[in-house]
Amino acid sequence: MLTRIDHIGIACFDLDATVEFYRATYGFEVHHSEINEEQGVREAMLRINGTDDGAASYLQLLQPIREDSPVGKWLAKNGEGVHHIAFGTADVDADSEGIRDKGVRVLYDKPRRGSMDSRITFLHPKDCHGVLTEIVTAASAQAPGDSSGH
Ligand code: MC0
Repeated sequence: MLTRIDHIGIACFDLDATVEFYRATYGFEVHHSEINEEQGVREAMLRINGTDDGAASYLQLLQPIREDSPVGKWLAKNGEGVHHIAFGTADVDADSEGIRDKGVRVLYDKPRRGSMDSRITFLHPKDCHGVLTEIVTAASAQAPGDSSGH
């Protein structure tokens, strides 16, 4: 069951400058940052609030590290802006299979590793009224030892 907005992914050309905008304008601080080589991004997670299920909601600022990555391609075509929305669940495997059974293209056979050792998959934007949609199970919601994303 999807229980919260885990994050909103925002594509940017300059991560440091964008982080500074969110800090100076709204007071949001960086909770976590990392490079995800597989996804081709450098990212910063800005924690917005805690949620009813004990997890949290974030803004995820994304700068591509390769032009041919999903975010790199999207930025070249659209410029900066909202790239995707991510819903949180305690069970990304079950929920993505359930969504696949409804005829929506789930992009990965098995969830992969996301930010902060979460497990993630994506739904094709053309099947979601133009919105690239991510499903996330936070590391805190996973069984012990199940943080590989595979
Ligand atoms: C592409 N399209 C989008 C879109 N990206 N529509 C809405 N929102 C987006 N973000 C549209 C294009 O405009 C195009 O439409 C069509 O989808 C095909 O896009 P393409 O780029 O030409 O071709 P593909 O098929 O190579 O790539 C699209 C696809 C890809 C969604 C499959 O971007 C993908 O695999 N995304 C999932 C992974 C991802 O986004 N990773 C980055 C965030 P037209 O009408 O022109 O045909 S990583 C992340 O977020 C992790 C770190 C985390 O959360 O922890």
